[in-house]
Amino acid sequence: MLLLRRCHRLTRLGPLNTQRHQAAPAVASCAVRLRSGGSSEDQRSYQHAHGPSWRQALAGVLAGTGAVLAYGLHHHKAEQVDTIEKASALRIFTQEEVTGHRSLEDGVWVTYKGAVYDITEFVAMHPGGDKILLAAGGDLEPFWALYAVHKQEHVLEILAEYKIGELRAEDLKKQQSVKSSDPYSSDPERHPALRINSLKPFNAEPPPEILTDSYITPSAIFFKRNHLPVPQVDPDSYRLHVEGLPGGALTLSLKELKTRFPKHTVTATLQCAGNRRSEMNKVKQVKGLNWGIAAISNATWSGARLRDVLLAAGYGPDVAKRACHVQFEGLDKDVTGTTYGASIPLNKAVSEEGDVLLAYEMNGEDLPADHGYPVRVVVPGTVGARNVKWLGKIIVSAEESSSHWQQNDYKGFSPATDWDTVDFKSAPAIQELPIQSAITVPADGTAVDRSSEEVTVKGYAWSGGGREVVRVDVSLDGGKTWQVAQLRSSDKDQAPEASPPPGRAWAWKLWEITAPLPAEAQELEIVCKAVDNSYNMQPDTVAPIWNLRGVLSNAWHRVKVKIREDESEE
Ligand SMILES: Nc1nc2c(c(=O)[nH]1)N[C@H]1C(S)=C(S)[C@@H](COP(=O)(O)O)O[C@H]1N2
Ligand SMILES: [Mo]
Repeated sequence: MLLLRRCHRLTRLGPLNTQRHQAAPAVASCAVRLRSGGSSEDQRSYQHAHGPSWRQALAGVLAGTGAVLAYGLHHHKAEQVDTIEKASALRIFTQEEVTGHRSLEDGVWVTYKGAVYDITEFVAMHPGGDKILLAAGGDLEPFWALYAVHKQEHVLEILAEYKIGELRAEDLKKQQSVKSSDPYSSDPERHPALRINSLKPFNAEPPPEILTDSYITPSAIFFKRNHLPVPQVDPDSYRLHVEGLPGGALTLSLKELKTRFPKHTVTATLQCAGNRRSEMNKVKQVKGLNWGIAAISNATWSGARLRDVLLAAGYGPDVAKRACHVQFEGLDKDVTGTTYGASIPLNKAVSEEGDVLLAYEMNGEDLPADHGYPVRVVVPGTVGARNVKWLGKIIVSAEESSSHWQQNDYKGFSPATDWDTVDFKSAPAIQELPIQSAITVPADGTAVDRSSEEVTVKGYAWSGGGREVVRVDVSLDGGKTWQVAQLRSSDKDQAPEASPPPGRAWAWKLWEITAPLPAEAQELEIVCKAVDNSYNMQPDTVAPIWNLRGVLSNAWHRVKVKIREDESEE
């Protein structure tokens, strides 16, 4: 028999509190103290032992479902005491009984492969664990199918501790017959060269050495960043809705979008806020996909200007007096029906120089499924996350998007901020990205032959907000001496594109330098750093810009390369 006294302090969080990472420690300390009857020392050691893996594993159960559910079920009557039987692991429960336990108040029960688990304590104890409330009273399987990457052995092991019995056989049968099919089964095929970061949802980047083989990244190897299954959209029944503040509204078919508005083409680089996150991970663990240096790619996008569509919807020049933001909703949904969403400042959306597109073509062809077929937003100069794919709705608003990804993610913080102290409301959503560059060739840890006498170094450089990269400096000796690399804005065999108008340099520059091998050196520490036309430069090291989400990672990029001495000369 285990007495579970409901935690008084939980009430403090309130149903509308969405800052779950900040609030979590209060929950944790309460719950653990009650569980162990011990001191806060117990709590620390428990969290040390189980915290990160749990957090990782279960944040994923419903990662990315938005803040909607965060504490929506956390209504508590103070001082309420109740009792939960945990006597026999062989107890048989009906589905109805399980369904009756879907809140912290009543207890949180779930089923998995016919077993019944009481995870009330877990939910109270673990930051991010609240997301599991979506599965409360039901089966975990469909949720784990959506976030398959987290269906790991150790999660199952820990889950076993919470087992309280079995589900009645006939209810299990029923459950199996309605079991949803894999929501990722209709995801498109992908190029085998991609380095997969997560399979479901699909996240992958190209190998760096082929990234800079072409100025325009072939769509097949363009990095792919999906939070959810790829939605299948029928182009004939597709409708794009424009709505929001009074004064405007419009619904467009795909054909209307293509024929009613001039087609505009922009070459723009897209970069994920998490590009180069793995370098931050080396300083100290961060939360997020472990991107290398290639969560960035460059494509030619064609479509209608967002500005033109907003005008046609009735949002004329005066709209800026009432609205500040344009929100976008994708057609990709999580299990609760919550769509991916984001917003950008209205000024960017309506500006003639903003070049924001409702793109239906990428590199001269229909958008591929992974990149938002049939329509995506392309917001040049702005972080990938705002370039909403599978666009369903545009909302002109006085407010930013309320989406999880706008409010509680994709924000930068001090290295001093941790998951216990972070307040997502205190930082602005990332929009324009900072100056960035990286070395794609040679790869870290490879070798060059002494006999070749020189080394060729290649990479990319880009800056957000339309700021043009004007210089890339390269060092072979860890930053002691520097040389200036050659920049290009086209493929080698093609005539360089005309310089972009000031403030509209949306595309990256590829750079290259061939330099003699230093006579004395046995190893090279190759470093690159870029400068944009506002003279923004990259920070020299990662540690001072480390942040808990591992975003905005743009320190000087460094690779180490051995010099292989010619054996015949020795
Ligand atoms: N609807 C929708 N749009 C989305 C996303 C998503 O998961 N769903 N991911 C965003 C993120 S975080 C990035 S970095 C870019 C990636 O675009 P890509 O897959 O075309 O490279 O899409 C953005 N738009
Ligand atoms: Mo992203």
